Amino acid sequence: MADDHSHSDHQEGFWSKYWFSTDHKVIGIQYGITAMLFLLFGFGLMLLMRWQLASPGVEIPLLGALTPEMYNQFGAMHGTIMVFLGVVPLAVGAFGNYVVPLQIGAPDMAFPRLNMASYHVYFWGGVVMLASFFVPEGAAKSGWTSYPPLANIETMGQTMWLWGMVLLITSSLLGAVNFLVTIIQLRTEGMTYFKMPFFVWAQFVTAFLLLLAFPPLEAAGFLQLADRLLGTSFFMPSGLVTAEGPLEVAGGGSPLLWQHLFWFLAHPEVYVLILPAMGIVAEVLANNTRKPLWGYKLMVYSVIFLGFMSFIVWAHHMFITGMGTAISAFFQVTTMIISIPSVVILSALFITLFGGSIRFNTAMWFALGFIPMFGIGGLTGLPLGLAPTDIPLHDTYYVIGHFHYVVAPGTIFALFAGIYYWYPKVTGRTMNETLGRIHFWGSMVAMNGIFLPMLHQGMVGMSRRLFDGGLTYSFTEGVIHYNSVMAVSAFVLLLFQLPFIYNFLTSIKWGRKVTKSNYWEATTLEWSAAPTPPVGHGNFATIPTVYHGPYEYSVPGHELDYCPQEVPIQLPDAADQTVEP
Ligand code: HEM
Ligand SMILES: [Cu+2]
Repeated sequence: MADDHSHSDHQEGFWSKYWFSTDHKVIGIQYGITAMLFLLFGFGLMLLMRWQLASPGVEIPLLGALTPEMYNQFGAMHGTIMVFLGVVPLAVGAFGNYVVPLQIGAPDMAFPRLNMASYHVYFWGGVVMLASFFVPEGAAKSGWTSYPPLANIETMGQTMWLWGMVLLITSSLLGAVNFLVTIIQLRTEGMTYFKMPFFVWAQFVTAFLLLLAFPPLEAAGFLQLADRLLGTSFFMPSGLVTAEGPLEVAGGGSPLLWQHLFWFLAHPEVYVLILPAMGIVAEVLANNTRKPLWGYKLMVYSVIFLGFMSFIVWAHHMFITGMGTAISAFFQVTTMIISIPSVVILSALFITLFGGSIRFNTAMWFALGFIPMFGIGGLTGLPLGLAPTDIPLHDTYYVIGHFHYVVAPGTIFALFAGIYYWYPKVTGRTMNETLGRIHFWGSMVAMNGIFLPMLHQGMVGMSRRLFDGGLTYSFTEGVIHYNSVMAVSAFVLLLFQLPFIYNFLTSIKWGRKVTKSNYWEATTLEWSAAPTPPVGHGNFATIPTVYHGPYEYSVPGHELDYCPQEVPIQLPDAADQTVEP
């Protein structure tokens, strides 16, 4: 495959090198930095909410007392920002963009200019979302789910939310096309599908989910915009009355239609949040146990099956909408089935640990932390998949606790593992391990201090999205004190991000220089074949050829405990082996 990307003869200006770059590595870094800033902002919104829930009405420095409208804005935007501007762009836009072409031996993504465009559309989608805080009456405040009829009659912030979503969805669709064509077309010689690292498989299935699940929500976004701006009634029935009196709408529409279109996306979306995370954990575990990933093929079949199943479970978010028993039974069965491949993948990751000579570096601690945290997230999801148990738990803090175990100590820990693992690749320097461990252990304790009590509050029936933290309800008496525990834990979690932020920013210049290109002695191409850091277009001095699977660690009889994919495995001939008499 000829390398037609080398531009070594001319100096690139700042803008073309860093802002209008078409190099997948630079675009990956752009996504990474932008997404991490959004995660910090989304986290900040949540800290203000936790302050309010722990001490309702107490003034917040610089902000004053939170009003119910502000609380609803922060809740809706926290959810939207964490999912669509934080985790997905980091997991797919940053890690996917930077690592996938290197791991399959490709010089770049299939469509470099499209790749640049997908980042810019994402960026402006983020600007529109942030700008919505400054329009009259502020940002969207109908939850990240934006259910009509409330969302249809909401203030201007909701329109901004819809335009922002249209941009973010478009960016993801452009990215998904790029990933699919790159993985199908640009694999280097010998890189057959079952020689691809599991991380690439996870990104491959994720791209399919994005490509097939997002268009219905983009269409729904335009329909809700039409309802808000053009007087249509796709989601509005007639006869609605608000505080200001009866609503003058054409009618004939259905709010449930929005719920179906929203969850048709949002359920596959939660797998878009977790699959790249599983991919990262698989890479870090295999490398640090010095063992092949247990059940690699089984994991690949599971992630494909999971991808399919994720399209036929969405209505388990709608058991209380009055659906018939037959359709409810269908979605209960599919939801139980979809838990099987998740359990298979998690078990395979866990079994990989056995018999390994484990290296406990920070990347590994975060990968290890992912396993039980995602485990709790998965197990607490089972009662929500069955209508009889879901109905009492619906819209309570049990649901908030459940999905945060998956997306916060689950996905976020995996993303941290990825940052500590690939930081030396990107920068040529390592992050400080001591600060890394302080970051891990502090975050592990604080995350559980936040989300564990939520499960209990929810089982007592405490609703989510309550501005006063449940004060008005007598049945919360026994669990309302958790609000302070959670607020303190949330601020402790912030505290333990400081060593990470300091470590991340200072190690770029003062971190220990990596002494060899394959710093972790890994088997996959991004470490074994690409220079560290890989600079400029093209990635590889010589295009690698792949001879064996991705995780050939500790091959019996092999000199080293790792066999890079582009090096044929040579075992000493039996004849050479002197057999002791
Ligand atoms: C790491 C720290 C995080 C904490 C402490 C946290 C805390 C919270 C809390 C307390 C709520 C409920 C607010 C309420 O109902 O009144 C909430 C809602 C939500 N969070 Fe988080 N969250 C965190 C991270 C995340 C992440 C990483 C994601 C997604 C990737 C996320 C997505 C959501 C969503 C979608 C909602 C629902 C918003 C709504 O009600 O519309 N959160 N979060
Ligand atoms: Cu779901």
